[in-house]
Amino acid sequence: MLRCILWVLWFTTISTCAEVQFPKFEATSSFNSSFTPDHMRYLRNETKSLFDHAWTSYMKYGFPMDEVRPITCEPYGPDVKDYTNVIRNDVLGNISSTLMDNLDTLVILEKWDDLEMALGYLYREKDSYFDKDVVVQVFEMTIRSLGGLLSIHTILSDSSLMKNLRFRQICQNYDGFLLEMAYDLGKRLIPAFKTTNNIPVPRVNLKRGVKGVPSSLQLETCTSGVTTPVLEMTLLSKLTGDLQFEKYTQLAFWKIWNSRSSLDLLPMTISPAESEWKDSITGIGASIDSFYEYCVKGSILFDDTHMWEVFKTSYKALMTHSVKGSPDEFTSLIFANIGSEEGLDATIWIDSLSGFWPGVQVLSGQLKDAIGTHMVFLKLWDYFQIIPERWNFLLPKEAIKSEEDTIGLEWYPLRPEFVESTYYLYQATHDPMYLQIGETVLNLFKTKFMAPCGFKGVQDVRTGSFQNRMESFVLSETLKYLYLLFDEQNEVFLHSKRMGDTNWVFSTEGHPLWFDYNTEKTFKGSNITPKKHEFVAEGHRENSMFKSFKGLFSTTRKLKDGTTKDITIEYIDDHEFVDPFQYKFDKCEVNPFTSGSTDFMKSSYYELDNLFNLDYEYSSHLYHPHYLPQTSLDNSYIELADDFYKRFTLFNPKLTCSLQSNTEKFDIFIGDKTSIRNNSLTLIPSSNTLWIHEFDNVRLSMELIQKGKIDSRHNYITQQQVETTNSRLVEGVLDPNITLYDASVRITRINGVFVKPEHELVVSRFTQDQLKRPGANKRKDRLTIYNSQVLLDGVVIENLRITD
Ligand code: DMJ
Repeated sequence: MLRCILWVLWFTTISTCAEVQFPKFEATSSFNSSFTPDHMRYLRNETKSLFDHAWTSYMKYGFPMDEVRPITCEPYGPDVKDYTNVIRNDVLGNISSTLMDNLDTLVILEKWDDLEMALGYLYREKDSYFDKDVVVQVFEMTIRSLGGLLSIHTILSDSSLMKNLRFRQICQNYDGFLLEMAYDLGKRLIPAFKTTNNIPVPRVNLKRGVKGVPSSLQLETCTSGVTTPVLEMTLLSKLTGDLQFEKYTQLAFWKIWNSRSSLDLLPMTISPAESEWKDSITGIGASIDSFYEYCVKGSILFDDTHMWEVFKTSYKALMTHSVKGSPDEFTSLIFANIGSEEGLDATIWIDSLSGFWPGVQVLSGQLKDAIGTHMVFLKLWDYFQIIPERWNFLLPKEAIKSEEDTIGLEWYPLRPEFVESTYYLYQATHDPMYLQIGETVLNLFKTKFMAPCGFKGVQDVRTGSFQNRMESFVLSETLKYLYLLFDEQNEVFLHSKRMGDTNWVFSTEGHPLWFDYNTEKTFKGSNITPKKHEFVAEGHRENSMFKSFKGLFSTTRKLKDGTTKDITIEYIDDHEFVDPFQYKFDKCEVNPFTSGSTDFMKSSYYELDNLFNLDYEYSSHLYHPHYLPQTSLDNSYIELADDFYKRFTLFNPKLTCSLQSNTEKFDIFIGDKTSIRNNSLTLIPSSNTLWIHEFDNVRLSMELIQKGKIDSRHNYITQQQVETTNSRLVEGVLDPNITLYDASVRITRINGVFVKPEHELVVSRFTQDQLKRPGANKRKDRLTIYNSQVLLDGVVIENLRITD
């Protein structure tokens, strides 16, 4: 107790005499790109100086309000005049959010004076800290403040994490009060989940509870909002022994999962009062992102196999229906927003938030997919020098009147996702290209984003204007991940061997979290008595919580035709049919680059033949805004930076590009497009045959193979190739409906499942009746059969055959 009082005094002294020293950063546009240990340490120190600038500015001009305005140096908090201003008020609870969100950052950056200062303040204020008459969003409060408190509590409860004397002293002085604060906050948030249907309302009033929130603010919530708090809340239950947090958030999680579509996809908007989905759109970005993230991280943190199954099922569904690109060929991969019921494109955009996805792909062992997905965000950065909030990549070319039409939402509040994924990819591959990306971002923070009192995000990428806002995640995530990216020598405690043996994760807000089943360390000194053994040992480890939910309730989902369908909690059974992705999660992929993994002076990035496929395919959708250099050869285009290229291709210069496909691509449907099935395919590996069980309710993605064009396998299509395919019919074009010409068609995906070059498709139970069914395209009789060969509009489908 005495020590904590000292902290209070210390805080008062330091805060009055500290003067903000604006750091002097060189406005560099060139790179060092050597990435030697010295250079890496320099980059880390530079990042730390950036953090210092933002932190000291906040403490001087923003604190104790939630944020500091980076351009005008004013404090920034909730909009007290307009409670419906949820965009602002959801994250700003008048609780010094920037401080709450960065306690663990202070440890990672070893800023001991600042940490002691912050702890002193919190200790003094703790009893009434959250007793504020403000309406906040439960999700944001959970990830930023609850997660922040749990993280710093866990860190300070284990003085063996670091040898640093100051750290050890702080740990010795720590009496567990941050867990008490987390417990207090948890109790203020959890009433949102105590609804009759187990679907939480989105907001609470920190002082007055759910009743203190106008009902107009409780109409809709999103999938992330319902399913994400499960991680922090479950941890809170484990640390405090109070089971309510885990119980209610798990109920919400599983209830939502069991309301998934027949394609194993979850929509994104829910009406808590009506207990039904408000849309049928899904994807990986805003409103659903952290659902997937926490399936993986929850499974790591709590050894939870059920969460892992949910992730695998979701991932396979996304790889089937949402992904664009060719995962097997190492192209860039875009995960589009699609209809959750039928898998068709539902929006023309992807968003900046989906930049987190490569990080989750790395964590789940899908390294090759991660590299391909990350490449998309790299390209966006190359062209726009930020990631626009939304990019209209599916806007039809003919609808683009001005290149600015390709920007769906124009801002970039210095979000962390691109840097976060870059950090994960560097950890997994050690390819210096990811450091080059980091150095580029760092230089932009030193120049473009630098503001008198922190860092300014971009308000409008089309004009280059800035916003007078610095959200807490700029420090707690963007700068933290940048700092960690440059930690080549594993000097930061998170990268130590000790932590390597711990199942720790970054929360979705960048807070390191872990829970040790076997030690009491995390409870040290707390006034709360954890009921660890009653709950943890036989409880969650065996997933008995999940089992006990089975049959507890059923829910009813309204279908589009107005009828209802009962959904009961169920186990995740194996699929009936052989799953084309069945081996996908068998093991974590190691570095998929073919060479260079051990050679630090070589970037394997240039081995990617499809490095520029996105530039080509979306040449109408990617442009350099007028205020940026218009050339790609001035080092702003990261993977073409001259110095880097010369240095990191030293022993094997190679930059080749595959031919870019220009064939016509289209989809046809057989039967009802809203009833396509997920698992109507069986892969017979011995013969590389994909068996289509029933040729009904099928979506076929096709490619027109025409001589002179380049197919999606990057091959030039010759006359001979087409003739060979058609030779099966040459004996006579007997059917007058068949008009054989210099082309064939190829099926590239069936109900979203990719057909590989080596696969032959076989269909049985294929009747003339089925053939003549009008598809969604309303054209009759498109399909005919001749000699076991299926033809589309008289053109041979080269990889489909019929068995008797
Ligand atoms: C952060 O608050 C978290 O990363 C969250 O999960 C998503 N959005 C922001 C940053 O963009």
